Amino acid sequence: MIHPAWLPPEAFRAVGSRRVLVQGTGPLADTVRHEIAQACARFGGSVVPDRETAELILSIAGPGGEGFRLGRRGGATMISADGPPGLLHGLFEVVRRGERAFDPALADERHVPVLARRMLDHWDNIDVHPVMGQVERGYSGGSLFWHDGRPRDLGRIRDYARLLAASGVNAVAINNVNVHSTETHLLTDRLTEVAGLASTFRVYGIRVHLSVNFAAPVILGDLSTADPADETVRAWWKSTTARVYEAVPDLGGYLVKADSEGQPGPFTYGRSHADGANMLAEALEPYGGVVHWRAFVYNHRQDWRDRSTDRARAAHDHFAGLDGAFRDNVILQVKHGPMDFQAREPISPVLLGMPSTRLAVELQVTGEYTGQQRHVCYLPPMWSEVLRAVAGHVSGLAAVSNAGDDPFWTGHPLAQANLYAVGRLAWNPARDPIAILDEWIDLTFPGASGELRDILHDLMDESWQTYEQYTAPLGVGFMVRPGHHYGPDVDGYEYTPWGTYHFADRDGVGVDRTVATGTGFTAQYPPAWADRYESLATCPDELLLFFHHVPYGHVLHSGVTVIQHIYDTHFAGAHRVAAMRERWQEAAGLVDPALHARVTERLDEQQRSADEWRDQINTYFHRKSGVPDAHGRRIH
Ligand code: GCV
Repeated sequence: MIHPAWLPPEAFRAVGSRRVLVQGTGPLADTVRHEIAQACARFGGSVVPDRETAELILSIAGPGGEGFRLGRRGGATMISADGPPGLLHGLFEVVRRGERAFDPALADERHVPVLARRMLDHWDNIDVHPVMGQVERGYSGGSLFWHDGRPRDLGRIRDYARLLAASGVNAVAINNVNVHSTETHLLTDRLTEVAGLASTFRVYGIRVHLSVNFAAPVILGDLSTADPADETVRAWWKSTTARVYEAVPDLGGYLVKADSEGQPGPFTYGRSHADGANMLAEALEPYGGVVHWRAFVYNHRQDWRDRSTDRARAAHDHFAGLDGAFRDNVILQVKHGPMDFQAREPISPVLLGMPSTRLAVELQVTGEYTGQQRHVCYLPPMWSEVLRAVAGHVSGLAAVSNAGDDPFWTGHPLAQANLYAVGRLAWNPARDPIAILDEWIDLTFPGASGELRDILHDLMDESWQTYEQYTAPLGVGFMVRPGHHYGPDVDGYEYTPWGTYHFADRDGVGVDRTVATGTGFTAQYPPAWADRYESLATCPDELLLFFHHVPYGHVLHSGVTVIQHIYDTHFAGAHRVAAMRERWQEAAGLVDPALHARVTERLDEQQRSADEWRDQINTYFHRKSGVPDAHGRRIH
């Protein structure tokens, strides 16, 4: 049994019990008709041929676009769409509202997505990678797209496309940005697999993008170089791309991780990232395709003894000077923080500092550093902060998907809410993330009692902050076990080449990234931001150790010392998990028993892990600093 996530049949009751008219032609209008017909067959409504008797009218009023108007006309609820995709989004808006969509007092509203491209990136491999498994950083089983080296049955993928469309997503990159040898062939001799997926996603208004290997001309055996300045290489990409578009005429474009963590790129040939990206952009341009070029470029072979090299600086150092040098169909895809999806990071300065470049912000739904879907960690409050900070600077969002072939889609059933919310926030970043959680609850648990709703809010609303409390403190990051990145290991990365250090010694902790005495990273921000982070007087507590190395006795704005804050938050975080675990027991009987059991099992692990984090972090800093806990609690 596959869990229906946020589209159980019951979610369509209000629509399916009405007389519905769908006006419009084409594949997306057919999808809407099909949805309506199914809902009506289940709930007793009917598809009607004219306006007279219709209670719900969905029509296409414009030539294209995803927006729509919602309102009441002559006793009917009306969706008037800008184009075929708007019809689909309008339908799902009515579904979300349920009976409220048919309130005679419904006011007129216009809905238009704020971010044009709302993309999920899958880090799926065709093969099972010996270290990373089939889905890199995947915590929900195997790939949704491939099994045993072959494409999967498209039925479940269609269900996935439907779920994504209902959340507002309109693009999917189907394969890992680390493009290994088998997957490099998706670009050429395995194109039919891409075409199969594209036709399934297309029905729900979602375009497929492909991660490509920058060295494909060499790896596929055709050329001896992948140099973007070489005419034969440029011609190779053009002819290869022409064949791609013969097979998939509406492919969204390519996604590229270059010169990063061992992936090939233009640096090999002494060329810039603009040279590399523009070559692919030129090949895609005739077909309306785009290149998502990732800014996650840094030296992963750093010498830990060298305190002047700062990984946080890398993306800005590499890319800011290229502002304005990219072709129009290049989108620079930038991780939201300067490091790598930690539970707390400042905004990447690249997102604030490239006004002449199209930018997309990259988020990670899969939670590599936020509990890996074994912990409850509702991330939208974090994403909401990010999206508010970069409003007006970015035109797109790309998020690393957390879905796999797990019966609950996301391993942890409550992690479905993250997948749902990322699409909803991309559509409208101003939405309150807790209101989105309510929407998810309404859809996923139709008719949820007030009690169940309260339990879910108790578990989820502040789960990101709780996770932050019992893990790495005050923005320092990366105190995880190397490799798989789960669980605590304070010094796991301290003496490694990865550039992820905390510099704790007997006197203090944190990374000095100031201009005055540190790596100068703060200068990468616009002046108001730079000043705020540079000064101890104004740097926010939660980012203190990201920007400053301070003594354990440094007093935070909150009034407690750094060392006491570490003890307090770690005791509090683990304690909150215990309360969450107890609270969930009250949901027995209120939700599907299999779902209840899965969440119970995960909460048991979360408790074990939170206790482990608390004890290792507290003990480590107690031993380093020699400062006792002011409240005399047990530290080992
Ligand atoms: C796809 C982190 C992850 C890698 C991932 C990389 C990236 O470093 O640990 O697994 O690789 O980010 O975003 O490219």
